[in-house]
Amino acid sequence: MPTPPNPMPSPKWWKEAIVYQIFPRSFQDSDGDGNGDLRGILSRLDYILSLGVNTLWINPVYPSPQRDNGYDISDFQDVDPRYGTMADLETLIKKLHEKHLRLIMDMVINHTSDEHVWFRQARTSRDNPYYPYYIWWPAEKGKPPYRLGFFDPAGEAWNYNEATDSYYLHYFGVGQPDLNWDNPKVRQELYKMLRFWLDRGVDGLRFDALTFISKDQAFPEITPKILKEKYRDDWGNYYATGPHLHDYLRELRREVLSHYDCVAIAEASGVSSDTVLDFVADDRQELDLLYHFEGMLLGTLPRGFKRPDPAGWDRGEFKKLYTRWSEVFDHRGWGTIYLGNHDQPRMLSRWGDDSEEYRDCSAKLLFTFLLTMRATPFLYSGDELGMSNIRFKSIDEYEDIETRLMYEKLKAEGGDTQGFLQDQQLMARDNSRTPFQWSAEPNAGFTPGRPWLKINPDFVKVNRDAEEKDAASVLNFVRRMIRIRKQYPALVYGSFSAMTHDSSPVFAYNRTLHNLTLSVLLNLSSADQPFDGLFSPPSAGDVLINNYPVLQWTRQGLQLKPWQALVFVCGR
Ligand code: TEU
Repeated sequence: MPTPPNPMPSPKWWKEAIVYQIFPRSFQDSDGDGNGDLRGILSRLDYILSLGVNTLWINPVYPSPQRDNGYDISDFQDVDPRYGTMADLETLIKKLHEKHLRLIMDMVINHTSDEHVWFRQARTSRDNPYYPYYIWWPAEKGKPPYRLGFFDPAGEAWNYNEATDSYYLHYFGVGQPDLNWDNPKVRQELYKMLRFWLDRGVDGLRFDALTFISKDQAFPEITPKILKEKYRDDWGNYYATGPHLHDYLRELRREVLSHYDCVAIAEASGVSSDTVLDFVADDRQELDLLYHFEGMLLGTLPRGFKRPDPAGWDRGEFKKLYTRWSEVFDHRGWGTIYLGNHDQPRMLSRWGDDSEEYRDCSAKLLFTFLLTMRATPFLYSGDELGMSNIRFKSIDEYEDIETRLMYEKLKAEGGDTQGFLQDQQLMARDNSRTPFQWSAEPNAGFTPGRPWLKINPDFVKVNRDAEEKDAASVLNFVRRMIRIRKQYPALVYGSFSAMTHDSSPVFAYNRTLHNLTLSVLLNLSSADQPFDGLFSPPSAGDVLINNYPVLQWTRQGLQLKPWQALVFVCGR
């Protein structure tokens, strides 16, 4: 007998997880310093619970000079005073567990801050025992072969250090030197640190830039031609091909992860649907989940320098891509799905339509998509209110190292800074980092002080309080979708099959488990769309979700309204 397309996979809590990501600096301030903090999160636990999510991921809260919002860690085993204390974090873990919520912490182990004691030691002399904790190019060998530093003013990943007369490698900012994973001592120190957190009851680890940890330290020349031909012109694709990456991941599993009931998730730039199973298939003994960038690339331009067309992403490609990323896990492994996070603009502004007319229905459609796909959904805080891009006008309004440095570089080169600022209104990371909009009160109820980043002025309308009172709000829709995902195991474990493979903006698919099928129809556009596939009223089943009050059948089938999202349930 042929194997069914998606046999029931082995159940795991993290396949059933609905992850809610909080960017702590922007969620809730408890002490008036204008920065969100752990006590702020604690004070909002009831709200988080009311969403129905069961897992929380928080971005880094460790001590850090905050040049890259905490992704530059100066002490792995403490809490930055601006976020609170270790005791606050322990209280958070305890309270979450009392309410059956799990906690995923962010782990940045590709690099440290240049203020980490290891680097402060390392940079003093070549003889220092910490020198080999980082990656160096001795100046007597001449200039090091070019590598891209993502957040470097000159776009260079090497920075000269006088005391050692050598260059250190930093794939990100100059204040984020890359750790030397080829040094077994470094790996053991990091494993010890991870155990420290897991022993404190943390349920999952989200590993930052994990695919970049292994470097070919022979540092071959990577010419623009090689980059283009072998790595699709994306340094991330090259950085993710380090020679020992899989050895280190297996060691990480053996030494740390396998001893805990935790989920290991990689942020996985450079991984495609062709290579993902090498990381997450059970028999590989590496990771549980990863999140890829292929979906994001569809709506991006290479690091911001070309004019994007917000409405221009290719619907046909979108459907193909997410179908492919679902099918790759038909028999092995498991996927994740997201449309936004702290590194991306607001999902509503990028993938939906944040105009007055369509913001509500398109936000609801995007959540219907996220919560009906065969993958663990990662929801980003604020999206459940339909928060949108702030669209800063001047460079001075930005806080993000990425935007500020790209701007400086462009200015120095005499480039089109106005065009760049316009692009950033769509693409900048700060768009999704503005404070959470709790109410119409001053500063949106986020802080009694001065917020660290401007609050989106639309908070007077788009805020939690207002949406609580409105049964038809995005917020209440999201709660309903989450309940439905939990109520129908078919939405988690059921098979996925796309109903159409055309390039129309209608994405239609079935999720089936045993005798029950849920059919999902999504009109990914701001125009009416006919859908004539396979459907007539009696066979379609009962309408479970409709983000419009109407459902329009014609002789040919369904006439979908702009951004209409429908879920039918058929069978039992
Ligand atoms: O992001 C790494 C990252 O975003 C990738 O986008 C990578 O730069 C790109 O895909 C290469 O092609 C993580 C964090 O999420 C981010 O907030 C940090 O700024 C960054 O690492 C540095 O730690």
